[in-house]
Amino acid sequence: MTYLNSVNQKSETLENINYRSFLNEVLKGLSSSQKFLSSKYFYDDAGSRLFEKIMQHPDYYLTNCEHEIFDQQKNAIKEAFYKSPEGFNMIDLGSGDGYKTKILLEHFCQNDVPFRYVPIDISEKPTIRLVNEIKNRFPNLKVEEQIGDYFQIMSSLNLNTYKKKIVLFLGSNIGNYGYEGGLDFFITVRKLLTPGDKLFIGFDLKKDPQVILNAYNDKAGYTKEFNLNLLRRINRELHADFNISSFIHYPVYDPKSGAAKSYLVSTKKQKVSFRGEDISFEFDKWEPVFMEISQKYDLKMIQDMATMCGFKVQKNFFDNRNFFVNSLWEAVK
Ligand code: AVJ
Repeated sequence: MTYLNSVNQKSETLENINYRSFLNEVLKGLSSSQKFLSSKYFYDDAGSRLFEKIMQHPDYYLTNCEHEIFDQQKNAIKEAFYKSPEGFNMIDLGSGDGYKTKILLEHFCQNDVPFRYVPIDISEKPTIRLVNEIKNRFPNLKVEEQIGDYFQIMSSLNLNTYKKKIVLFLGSNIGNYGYEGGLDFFITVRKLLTPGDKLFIGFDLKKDPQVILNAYNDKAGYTKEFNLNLLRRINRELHADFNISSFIHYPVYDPKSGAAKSYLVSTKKQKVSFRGEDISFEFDKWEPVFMEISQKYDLKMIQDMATMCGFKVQKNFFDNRNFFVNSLWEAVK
């Protein structure tokens, strides 16, 4: 299938390469016997705005939990991050709008902690907004933002001034990799760290299944729109003709594995075509398209993942309801 071949010509512009890889991933997902799309592509401008709405909605408890942890335990976090007079690079993977990180930035700045802030995010607009705001609020803080793919950027980072790294991966973003994918993620990060470097991860914990399910089915319908928005984006950017109103948003949660999954389900037999690509896909009535996994964890899983991937758990920070944990790991030899 020629359309699956990645195009790698030197003369291609970055925009073109991004377009081709988006197209290739979408075509691959829709050609699969169990159709899927990648949640990585949720975050265009409209998607980022919808995600901010989700985070502000009370049904989506995750953001408030992590905010509470940072707000109430910022000093303990500072102490755990920083013992020696040696400064560090704080690398924030998927910094987004920085709503929670700003609590730490402010506390660290007020206490003269020597560090440099390196936010890395795939969406440009929220990152530029965040960087402008923190440069205004903390004029002495060194900020070096990077826009693009986490690993590509992390492996090419030129960290002068400080050698030590503390990598933040907040908000249960790790959940989008699923359990196995999470292990791969941690192993890849570990290779970019030296013993003594740290990884600070936000994990959403297993809890009342209904509470979890409601978080992916908020009453205002933002999560539904967030999922459907990817179809809109594909229509616009890849010239497809999804009929948005013939798909329903259907989240499920499996309390045993801890996997929350979202599907868009086709409510009728239909065909979706990609203009210009000369290709189309048949959808059966009630055929699902797998959109996203948001893995939930327990403490045993977290402990095991750390050990398997070359880390030790230094300290866990919980919210008052034990809904969420920010786990601080240290890279070991
Ligand atoms: C940004 C990956 C943490 O999975 O909870 C929110 C994304 N999807 N509502 C999550 C999301 C639907 C979110 N993460």
